[in-house]
Amino acid sequence: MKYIKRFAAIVVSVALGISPLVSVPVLAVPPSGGSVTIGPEPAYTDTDLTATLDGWDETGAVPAITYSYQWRKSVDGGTTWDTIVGATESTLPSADFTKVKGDQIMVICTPADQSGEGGATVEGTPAEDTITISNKPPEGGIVTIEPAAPGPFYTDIDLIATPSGWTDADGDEIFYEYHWEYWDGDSWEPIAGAPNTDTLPSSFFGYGDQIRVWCTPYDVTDDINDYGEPAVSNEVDIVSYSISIDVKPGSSVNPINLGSKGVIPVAIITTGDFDASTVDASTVRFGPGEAQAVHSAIEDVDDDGDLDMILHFRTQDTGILGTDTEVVLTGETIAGETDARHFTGTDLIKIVPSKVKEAVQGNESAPGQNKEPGESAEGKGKETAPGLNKGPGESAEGKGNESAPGQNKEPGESAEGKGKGKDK
Ligand SMILES: [Ca+2]
Ligand SMILES: [Ca+2]
Ligand SMILES: [Ca+2]
Repeated sequence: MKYIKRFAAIVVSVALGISPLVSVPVLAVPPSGGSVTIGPEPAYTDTDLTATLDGWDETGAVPAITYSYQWRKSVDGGTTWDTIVGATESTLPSADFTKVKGDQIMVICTPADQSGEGGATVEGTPAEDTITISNKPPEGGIVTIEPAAPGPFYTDIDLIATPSGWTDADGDEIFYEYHWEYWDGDSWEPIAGAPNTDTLPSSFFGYGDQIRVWCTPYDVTDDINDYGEPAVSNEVDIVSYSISIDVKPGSSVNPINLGSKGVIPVAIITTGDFDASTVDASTVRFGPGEAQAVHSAIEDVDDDGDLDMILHFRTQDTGILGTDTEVVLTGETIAGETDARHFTGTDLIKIVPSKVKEAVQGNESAPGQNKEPGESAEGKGKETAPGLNKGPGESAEGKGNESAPGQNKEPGESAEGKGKGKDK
């Protein structure tokens, strides 16, 4: 009725030559042209959804536009929609309805103002948006490296990565990928060829290495892997196995005469945990000069009924200094079904004077340089132990790091060690 009256007034005004725009209010129209968007994106089953408006022209709205909402859900890819009862706000808390990944959620937003006759509410053109509930990859867990067998991280024990605490909001089965790394002295680098599994065979690392692993969880939806945030493990140091040695069996003092042109006998003792007969004598090094044995044999050195190993080292090869009070022996076991085990033994020594003490002391700053070929090659039983006296160059390579644990991570060396002789 009012509309008709206004229309009549306009007609009259026009007929009278009076501008109708001066005194007649502009007709409001129902709001239109805006949009609504559901966020955040992506949305998971535990995401609270919000409808955000944009683009609505409120110019001339009488008074302001109001918006009403209705949320819906489709479980069949949008073919049919069910109204979510009570979901009529701009926000939709995830707890207010059930859903699984793949479900689609729609919001219909209807604008309205009071531009109708007598201030009646007039609805504008609704806008709508839909969002699909995304798969949420596994999250929230950790990974820990443990040795595959009891004990610390020895060179012959595989490493096992154990993930724990991972959950999947959708109840999906959780899978894991593993990326093994070693510290090269400057940065963590991938271990070339390491399997993408929870087990790192001992052939991929050696004594002195530092290892860690990244564990990336994932689930599978429609044959597609969906990866979560990876976790990095603890960093583990590959250590040497501690063994019992006896310098100069039969002597508790272990006197060392640096002027001697003779040999030092050293026993590797078999204990409940270590069988000296498994030692690869060619790998054994003694003293700071990393002397190689000129002779080795298996015998019961300590007379306790089990077989030990006795080795002899030329005093002049040992690099022992006049100030030393102990000496270290290193080596590896024979590699068999498992990798070789690196071991270290230490015994006390007592440097004793000799007739050529002064001359020897003059050599102390340069151990190992006082080997006159004729001397060392002569009459030390070398012929009885073929293969034990490898050249210095050979021994330095790959073994030179043993006396300085942790310092052998030069990039080239370490990388070489990973691939060289390790991949059986
Ligand atoms: Ca999932
Ligand atoms: Ca002794
Ligand atoms: Ca014994």
